[in-house]
Amino acid sequence: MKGPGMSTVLYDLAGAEPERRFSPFCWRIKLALAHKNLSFDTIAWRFTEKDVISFSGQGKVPVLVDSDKVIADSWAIATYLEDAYPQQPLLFGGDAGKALTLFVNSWADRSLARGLVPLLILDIFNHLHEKDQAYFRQTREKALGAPLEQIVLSRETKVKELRHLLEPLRGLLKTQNFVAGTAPAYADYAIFGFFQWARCISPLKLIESDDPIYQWRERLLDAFGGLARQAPGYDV
Ligand SMILES: N[C@@H](CCC(=O)N[C@@H](CS)C(=O)NCC(=O)O)C(=O)O
Repeated sequence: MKGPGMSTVLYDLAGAEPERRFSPFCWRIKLALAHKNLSFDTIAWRFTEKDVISFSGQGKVPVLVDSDKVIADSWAIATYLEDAYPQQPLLFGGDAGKALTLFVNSWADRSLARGLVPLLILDIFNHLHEKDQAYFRQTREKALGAPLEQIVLSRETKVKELRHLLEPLRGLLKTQNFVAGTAPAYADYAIFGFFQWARCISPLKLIESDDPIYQWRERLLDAFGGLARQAPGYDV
């Protein structure tokens, strides 16, 4: 248990407005902290503020500082929380659950992210603090091999492709309320983080309202007293 004066702080990516917190990886962790009933503070962080998180030994968020522990990387943080707070609701549900959740996490990072980036990349750029814009454009255009404006062409076709990519998730959510079963767990947050990323920075309607994925996202927007719904974003 934490003693007096001990705190839990998350470095959390922000846009031009300090309250626009859009990192998919940080959203996973905010929901994981809420799931574990842990109170926490966040610190708004921008892409170019590498010096601010250099104490973590790397340059990306999320970075969690829990009393005297410093952990970076969303999967490492989720694993840390499960091990450090085993008496609180479980995030994975045992070893088999952890292994399956890692698969879900990897699918989200590799396949879902790849489907979303070409839809969202310019909207992200447009919401960034101006001190981040040149860095973001340069690093993303180098990684993706084209100007941002070109990457987002033909969004209608890309939305259709995304909806097709989501078919296994849709099938699952036709039969159960959450990826983890009857109640949400980290497998849900790993995927939801990406939908919340989109919601925070883009007015694009990715999912139709009658889609089981939309209903699932609604349930997670309402979870933990509406933690995700209250965040600045687009009501799509
Ligand atoms: N694998 C990492 C990815 C973290 C990551 O890519 N974070 C982004 C924000 S969404 C970042 O901080 N990027 C810094 C940069 O691109 O310079 C995780 O799961 O936490």
